[in-house]
Amino acid sequence: MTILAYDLGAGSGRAIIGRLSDNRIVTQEIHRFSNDPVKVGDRLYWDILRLYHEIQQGLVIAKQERMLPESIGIDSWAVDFGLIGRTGELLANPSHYRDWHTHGVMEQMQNELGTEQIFESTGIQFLGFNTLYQLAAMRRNGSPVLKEAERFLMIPDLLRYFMTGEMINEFTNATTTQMYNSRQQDWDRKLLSHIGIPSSWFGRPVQPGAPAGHLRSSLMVDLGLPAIPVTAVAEHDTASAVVAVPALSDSFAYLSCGTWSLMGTEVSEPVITEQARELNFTNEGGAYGTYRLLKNIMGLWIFQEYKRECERDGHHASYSEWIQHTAGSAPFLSFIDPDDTLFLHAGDMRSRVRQYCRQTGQQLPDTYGAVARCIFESLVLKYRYVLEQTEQLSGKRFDGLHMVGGGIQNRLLCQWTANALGRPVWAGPAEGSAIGNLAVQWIAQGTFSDIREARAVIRDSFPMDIYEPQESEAWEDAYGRFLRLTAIPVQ
Ligand code: ADP
Ligand code: LRH
Repeated sequence: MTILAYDLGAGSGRAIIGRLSDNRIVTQEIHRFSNDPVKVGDRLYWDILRLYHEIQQGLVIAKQERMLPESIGIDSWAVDFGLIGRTGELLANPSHYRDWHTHGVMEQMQNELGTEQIFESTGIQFLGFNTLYQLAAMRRNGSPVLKEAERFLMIPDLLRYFMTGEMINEFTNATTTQMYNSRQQDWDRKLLSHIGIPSSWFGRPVQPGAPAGHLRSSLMVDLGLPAIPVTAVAEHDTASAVVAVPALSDSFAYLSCGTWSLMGTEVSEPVITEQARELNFTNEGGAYGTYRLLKNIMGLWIFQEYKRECERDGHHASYSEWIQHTAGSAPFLSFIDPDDTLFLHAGDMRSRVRQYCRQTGQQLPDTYGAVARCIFESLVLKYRYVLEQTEQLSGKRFDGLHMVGGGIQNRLLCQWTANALGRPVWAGPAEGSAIGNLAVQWIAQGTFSDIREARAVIRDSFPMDIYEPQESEAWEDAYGRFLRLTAIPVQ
């Protein structure tokens, strides 16, 4: 059975065809495109119609290559959304979660409602860009769109709606809004009413694997396609990535490594405790009754943004050249806390890294390699910090770490992760989200009986690179320094 997965990350999107041959998954990337946010004045938006255009291009290519799928699923980054008006049209361009319009909103709501109350209802970590605060920011700024809106759709819901004409909210992504009450298994009416948003905008979320319509007739006519069914997969990309972790046991630690680094473990019930709130962990909804007890780590974003800036200034280097610069530069000179809000928004990462180092009394990295080294070393040391917190919260002990996502193509990063953790890293597959997306569709079709079988087939189908820890003493020492330095408050 041929299946099509669209996986849209904050950096790029891809269309991947999946097939099964001898009980092995065979994937073929038929289309890849960059996902370029657009700034207009001070506002930052997603180019949603371009993304939909690229989705259509994927279908055109699938047809040309004679790989027409029997089911289609879309996953994407979380928290962002579109609002639909009375006539069924998208009312405004979806904002990018890195837009500044949410500035100060989360803190205000925490004061009004209490951090405990919001966490108690949702179990979701406090990130200033969560959908709850985006909608509250629109309300605070008097957005006229709120008066006209009748339906709320997350990004994959919205693209699926463009494709099928059906408005359906999907569960895994709904939980990331911090407006979904996992105990009541419904949107949290109290939180919605606090920000003046009607609950009628929201449909009761469907679970991953639910049928979600088929290609609408205008699209079928335009592209000369049959009525291909569309499936609601685990539409939050991180939920899909975790479906694809090729773990043999139910108790494993994962790191979904792309623009963001999402580290945690799978649990069967949300962990809504004082400790989880204090450590700012989240309980995002997963596929098949699971939750992801995890924490967002700023991830490769800082490097991605630094690389982009260097390119703008005329320094063009491939990933492998960057990795060479990094490896060739002196170890453990200075560290940043990648999760400092200094690094959240787009902009000049070199001067922010240096600013952080200056304010914490460290040597200022100067060369390309030194800046990149500071970013990567700090990132993997943060991985150790969060892995240890995951163990404290879950009461589990992990023998190693599964890494999936585009970041595993950076072999230096994987090796340093193993070194920092003092435990092995099992890396693969790189296209975790797309493969998890395919897996949910095959389970929905009855091709795999459940997620265990899907994970076993994924394990047999994709090579897994194993990184054993090295240089433990030097990394242990670096971790101690990292902890001391990142405890210093930075303005
Ligand atoms: P997202 O889905 O969030 O857009 P990906 O999973 O595609 O992210 O991962 C993108 C990251 O992977 C980039 O930021 C980059 O650091 C890393 N990456 C991508 N390709 C390579 C490569 N060839 N070598 C090393 N790192 C890479
Ligand atoms: C990763 C991701 C992550 C969210 C962020 C907005 O792509 O979905 O899980 O926190 O984007």
